[in-house]
Amino acid sequence: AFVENLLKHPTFLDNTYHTKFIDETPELFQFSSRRDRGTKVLTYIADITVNGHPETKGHARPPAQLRDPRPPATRGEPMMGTRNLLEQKGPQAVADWMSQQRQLLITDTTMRDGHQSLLATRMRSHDMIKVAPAYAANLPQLFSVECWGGATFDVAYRFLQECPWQRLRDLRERMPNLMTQMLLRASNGVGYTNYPDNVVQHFVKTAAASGVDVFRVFDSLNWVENMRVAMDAVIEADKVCEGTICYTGDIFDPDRAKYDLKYYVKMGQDLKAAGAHVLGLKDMAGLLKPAQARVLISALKTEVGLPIHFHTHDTAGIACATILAASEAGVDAVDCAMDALSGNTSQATMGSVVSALQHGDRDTGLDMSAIREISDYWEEVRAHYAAFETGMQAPSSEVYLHEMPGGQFTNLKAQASAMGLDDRWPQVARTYRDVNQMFGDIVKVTPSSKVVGDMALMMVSQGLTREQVEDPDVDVSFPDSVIDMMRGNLGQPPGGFPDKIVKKVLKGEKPNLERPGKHLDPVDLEATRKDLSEKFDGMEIDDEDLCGYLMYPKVFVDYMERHQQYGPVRTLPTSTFFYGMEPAEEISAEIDPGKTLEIRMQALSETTEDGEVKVFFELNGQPRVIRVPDRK
Ligand code: BTN
Ligand code: 3PY
Ligand code: ZN
Repeated sequence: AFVENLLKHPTFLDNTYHTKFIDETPELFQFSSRRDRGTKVLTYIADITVNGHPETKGHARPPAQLRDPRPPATRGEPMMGTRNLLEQKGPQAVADWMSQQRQLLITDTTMRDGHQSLLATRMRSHDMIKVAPAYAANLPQLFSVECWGGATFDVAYRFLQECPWQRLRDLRERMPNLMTQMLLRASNGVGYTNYPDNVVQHFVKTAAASGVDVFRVFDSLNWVENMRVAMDAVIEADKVCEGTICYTGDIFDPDRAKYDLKYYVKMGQDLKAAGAHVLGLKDMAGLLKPAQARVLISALKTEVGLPIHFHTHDTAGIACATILAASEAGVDAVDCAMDALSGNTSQATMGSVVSALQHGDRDTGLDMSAIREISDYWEEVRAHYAAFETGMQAPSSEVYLHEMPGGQFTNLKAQASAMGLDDRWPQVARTYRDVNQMFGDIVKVTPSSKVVGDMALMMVSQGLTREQVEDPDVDVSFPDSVIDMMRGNLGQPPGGFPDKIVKKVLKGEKPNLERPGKHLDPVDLEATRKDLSEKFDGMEIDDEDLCGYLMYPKVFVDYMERHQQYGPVRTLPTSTFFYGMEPAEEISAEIDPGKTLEIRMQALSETTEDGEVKVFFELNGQPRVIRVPDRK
């Protein structure tokens, strides 16, 4: 091991060693089989510098003056906020306070739905954590900060090489006065399929312990029966349970009578009876129009009696109008995104909503200059994610045709392009609508929206019409996700799936009409923890890691393996993470509180005969050479 260390040492490699070198170089005697974290991080930077990041290939790196966006200064110590109320008096007190006070409460969604809808969920923790103290100090009147759940969980492991739980803990610590909020897909957890009840329970318990205060719980088919396990777990953890209605259709349209006012009022009452502290109204596609919002919110307020938290998307460009109508009808809280990450498939523009309400009886109390400063920061951050921009240039009333959720719209468009269907998007949109009707007019939100999208893409690419798909004499090979849903594995929509399509998809196999969790055996959590630990040489597996594995076994294991190779790359600046470094560039990365790596890249060698590139660094003033294979 000593000789190996010596042969690899940059000073030795450079031929600059002298006789005292061995005595003066203690790291030659460190024979750990694991490389140190500094070397791991340098290896990552060297690899990205030489080979590029697979996800940003072909995109220019952001200009140097934008490289490390600086957050706004904090204005004194954070004032008391909703989190203090939750900690001191509990979730029911939060709900009571929501109903009693007059200002329109605002949730900031920038760190979850905002980038999920605009930047393919790719925003890194590094860019969020830096600005969290400014939220706490400068916007203490916020109702909550939605910063966790939905698609952010698996994207963190899968594409960003970071632990979603660490993000949660870091944000929680920096916003001690504000409630954090997550999006939970009820029995689907933060995944795409129903999990056993004890997995859902363990996940909620762990999320609450790691820092989630408000759980927005929804079911992708609006089946309250399938929401109880998750809701009960939130209530048990003494956190705010926002039992949520997903809005679809149009309450004024007689052709969509399935989802009429009565339907939503009944669902609201059922959620109240199930123990919700707050009623969530989740308009994931941005379909609720201003006049309908007035009627729906008024009815829910009087007939249900819970405080109402309204979420919508600006896909059709009308979200601000709908929010103002909802505000007049007495909605208690609404979701907005900071200006720079708002609009189009994201949420309504916070500065515009706050400004529109100023000096009126529902004035939000939020400081416009604080919003502007934080939004300016997000604008600089967004420039780093140009590779993930969707290209959506304008609002689109087409959403009323297909009803795709904000997070899916641009994603499906990109998927269609990748399949060579660029010029047939209008057909994809119409087919998506047809599939919805064929499935019996269902709520479309993760994961049911993915099933409808899979089916629509399959039909367009194979040139199949709805009539052909439904025809018992035409042989159709259905996507796995469609078979799974028709089997009942996501639960049941109101009125069930139409017999005709179930028969065709399942070829006579009987679907399960009961709650899927009723038939899923509990997972032996401790045995799973032990297996996982053994897989990683006896490493301690805490509840967070266990939950990551339970939700996404393969994604989690791949993440862990990369982590062993590349170390804490989540601490790198975003331009370095996605584009590597340039000669003479210097960065720092705080890998632990108070432990900072100062990294300077000096130069790159030509590619050697064995196909490697040597990358010359200084790490905390010490020269280091990393060799990486040239895979270009
Ligand atoms: C992914 O997109 O699969 C996650 C990103 C990490 C992949 C690492 S980055 C360095 C190395 N170069 C590649 O092309 N892949 C790995
Ligand atoms: C999610 O489940 O990720 C959503 O954003 C649904 O709207
Ligand atoms: Zn949303």
